[in-house]
Amino acid sequence: MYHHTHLHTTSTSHTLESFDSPPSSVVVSDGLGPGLVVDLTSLNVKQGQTRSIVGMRKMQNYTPSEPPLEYSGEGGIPEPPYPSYPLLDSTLFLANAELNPSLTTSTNRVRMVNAGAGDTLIVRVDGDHLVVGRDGVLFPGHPRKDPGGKYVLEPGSRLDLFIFSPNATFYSDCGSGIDLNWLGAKTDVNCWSGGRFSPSHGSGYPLFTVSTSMTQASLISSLSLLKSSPLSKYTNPSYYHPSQSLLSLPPLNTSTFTYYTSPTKLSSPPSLVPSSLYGFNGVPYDGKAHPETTVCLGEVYEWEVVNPTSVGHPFHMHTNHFQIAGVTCGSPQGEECDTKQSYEVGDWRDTVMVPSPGSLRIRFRPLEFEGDSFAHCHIFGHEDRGMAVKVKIVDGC
Ligand SMILES: [Cu+2]
Repeated sequence: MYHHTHLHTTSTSHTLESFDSPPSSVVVSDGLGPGLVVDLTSLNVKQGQTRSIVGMRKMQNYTPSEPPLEYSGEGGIPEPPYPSYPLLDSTLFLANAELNPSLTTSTNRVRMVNAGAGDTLIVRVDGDHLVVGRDGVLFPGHPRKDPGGKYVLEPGSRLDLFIFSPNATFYSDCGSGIDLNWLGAKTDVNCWSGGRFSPSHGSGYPLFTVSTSMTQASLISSLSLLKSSPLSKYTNPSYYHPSQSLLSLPPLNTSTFTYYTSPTKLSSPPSLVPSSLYGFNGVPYDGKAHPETTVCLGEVYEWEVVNPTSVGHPFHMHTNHFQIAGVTCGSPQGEECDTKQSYEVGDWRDTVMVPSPGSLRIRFRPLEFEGDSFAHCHIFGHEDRGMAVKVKIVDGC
């Protein structure tokens, strides 16, 4: 069994279940205290079913067990008619399984989780705020704020922030002010519509509103506290091991993993919709041990994740967070690109978009956990069709 919360090829069905249950995510205890968790899940409105289920129907050699292949709208999914937001022929994100809910909290900390199966979300925060971390880990320096309040939330990724207004509204936004190119021209980004990006959707549609019961004085002191000191004075969660940057170390162990998409569409078994196979280094993951890579506890690794495809693929690694060492756009030897609305060199993450085309350099050092782990594209329709690699973590190399 991999160090994985569910069996390989069942990601899409597990995502579906999140519609029927309250958000299971928690803010892991750290020095910044508890907060409100908002679980964002995508819904294909036009067809009345989720994209994830559409993806499951395309899977090769998939034998359905309990999960339904068609979603009828029962359970937590709001019934149509849906509000007249733009993009209703594409993807609509629900917040805690509701459309545009008003959420209240006694704190001012908010964690957003993109729990969708494959769509990248661009969030715009309307309200005074500071972002303190991503993927459950605080930034290495100070809190940040994008001038337009826009942040890229890859599927599986998390965004931690504080609000300093009594009310803040969060939007799905694909408007101007963000460089969409690095996300991939054909990526399942929420502003993807009609065969190309559509930046004309302006302010987008509201995802949710947060109201805090904190007093104005408390909000002001919370703001000055966060602004006045680096986040390193706070304690990161226990799963975050590295206490120092790995970027100044010599890269002793280097590997390259190149995203792969089969050039020909496969249509076996014939009842399924023809689709490509996905993989790394030319090989779709076989569900067992191929492709596989071995890493040793305590060693520092540098991986280059290359994306020659025309789709942006979010790279996700289990067990150990990785540090961003570099990113290029246009080609593996391309130019620096502006990914700061998701990540910067030096950040610790576990899910980030690899530009299309482009490459991402990461460093990590496995500590503590010994056993089988996993790295994969976090678009589940790709992962479930083979875009994954088994990572064997061993002691005593
Ligand atoms: Cu992918």
